[in-house]
Amino acid sequence: MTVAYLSIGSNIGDRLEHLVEAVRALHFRDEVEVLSVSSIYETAPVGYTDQADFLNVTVCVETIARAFDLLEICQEIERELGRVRAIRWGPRTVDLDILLYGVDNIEAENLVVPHPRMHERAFVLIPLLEIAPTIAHPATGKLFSEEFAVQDGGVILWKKVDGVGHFLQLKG
Ligand code: PH2
Ligand code: MG
Ligand code: MG
Repeated sequence: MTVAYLSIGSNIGDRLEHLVEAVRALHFRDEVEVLSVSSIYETAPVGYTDQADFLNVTVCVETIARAFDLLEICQEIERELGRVRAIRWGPRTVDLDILLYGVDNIEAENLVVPHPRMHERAFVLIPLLEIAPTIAHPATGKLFSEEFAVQDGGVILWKKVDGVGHFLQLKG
């Protein structure tokens, strides 16, 4: 069993519904148990900025899936929820990214873990620190709470979430 952290984002259509459906899909997979979900944050787009604001959450899961199988699960859920890949870093119905997979360091063409940009992104760090305040980068040992990006702004609490059960009931 491995504890992994995922970042989920949506900025098209019913953003809340997309996040809830994504977590529900993870929850229903036999290989994955959802241990915790952050509150929902509304975040200014990073990278390609000419697009709508996102809703972002961070999820902690326990899984028997290996990292590449977890990536496959995430991509299946993206497809199920109707994601069309167009612009890199552009608008998306739902995006599930693996941030951390245990303390593993993976550098493959299709998967780099820890996520190479996670420490620069307030929309990742703020929800992550809500559910894992003392977590450190597994390779460098640096606390994520000490990253400058935590103070970047552009991230506001959109809905306080009180546990996985509460989150899964938010929609549908
Ligand atoms: N995802 C991106 C690029 N930019 N910006 C915000 N605020 N939230 C995201 O989830 C996001 C982004 C690439 O996946
Ligand atoms: Mg992404
Ligand atoms: Mg992605």
